[in-house]
Amino acid sequence: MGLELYLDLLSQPCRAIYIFAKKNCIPFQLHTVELRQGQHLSDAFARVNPLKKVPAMKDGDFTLVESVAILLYLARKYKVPDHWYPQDLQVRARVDEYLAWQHTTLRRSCLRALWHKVMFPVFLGEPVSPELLAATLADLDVNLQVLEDNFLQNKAFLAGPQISLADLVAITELMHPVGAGCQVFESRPKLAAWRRRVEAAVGEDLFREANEVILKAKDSTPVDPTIKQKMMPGVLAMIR
Ligand code: GTX
Repeated sequence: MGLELYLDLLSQPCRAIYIFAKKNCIPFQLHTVELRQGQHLSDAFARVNPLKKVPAMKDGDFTLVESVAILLYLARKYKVPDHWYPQDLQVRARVDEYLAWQHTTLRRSCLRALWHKVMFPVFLGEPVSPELLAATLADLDVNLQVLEDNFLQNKAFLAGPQISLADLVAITELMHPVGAGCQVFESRPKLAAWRRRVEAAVGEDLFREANEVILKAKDSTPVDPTIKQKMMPGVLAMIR
């Protein structure tokens, strides 16, 4: 059996892996694990990832979880163009720097923005307080400013003149608040121009395809109460 990817494109790290594999013509079998149906909690999926989270990858008998590890595995195994994860020591270190930073900062605030603005009210039927929503959006704003000032600076892409894994991870993160209807790019022309460059480098059709689910997140139908009850501990741990 060749490469198998277990994904739900509602999830940011899954979108990054999906775009990367498709863009680089890496052949894979897609197993969709619908988070909103609780499929990640099934016994069958627990045999792939005992942590019950997407993304997950199988390459023959080898199983790997954690999106950054999966992206690096694919970049190293397949002959992808150098710009994705450059051989140059210092440019590569810039990519690593972003990948290390994002997990507990931008990624977290984008995830919280999605849950606090859309998922709790629409998907779980419980709006959050205006104070909590305001704090979440303020935190997102701080991290967007760091992305712009400290990482993008005056470059075309986060690690230099060409697109890398850092841009892919960042843009897929930002599609969470965009899908939730937050103003991410409207008052940030520099980030908006960067988004257009990333979209052009990825290809507009692939970008649209990968983001279709998140852009429709607002229309999510309420989840079955049994699934909701099973998912709540995971959800609360994810967004705390
Ligand atoms: N550090 C891991 C990685 O980068 O791969 C994190 C994986 C992770 O948290 N996956 C989430 C999951 O499977 C999906 S990403 C967030 C999706 C938000 C929308 C959900 C409707 N979570 C399931 C769980 O924790 O129960």
